[in-house]
Amino acid sequence: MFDTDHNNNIDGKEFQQLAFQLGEALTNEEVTEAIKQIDKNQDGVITFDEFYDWWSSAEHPDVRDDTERAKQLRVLKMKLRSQSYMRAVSRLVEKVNQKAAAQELGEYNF
Ligand SMILES: [Ca+2]
Ligand SMILES: [Ca+2]
Repeated sequence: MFDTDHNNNIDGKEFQQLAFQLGEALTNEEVTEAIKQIDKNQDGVITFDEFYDWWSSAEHPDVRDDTERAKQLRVLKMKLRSQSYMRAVSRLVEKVNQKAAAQELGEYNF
């Protein structure tokens, strides 16, 4: 449900679809902004690791970013942490773990 074309990363279009499924209609501009925040190495796509890092990271209590975009992302994350998405996210975690294990063995071709 995250990576609809199965190329092992989430691009803007896929992120927009995901947000839409969660009831948040994002404009292209908003998607670009959101991806910038999640995409750690700034290559324009979100890998599973980047997504998981974002998903699992706690909001810093001292940082009160109250811009609309920051709020929007917080809402998205909250929804992705809700019960109904746990299964999808655990499948994602499985993939991340498999990848890490494969990398240790030197067998992973990304
Ligand atoms: Ca993809
Ligand atoms: Ca990236």
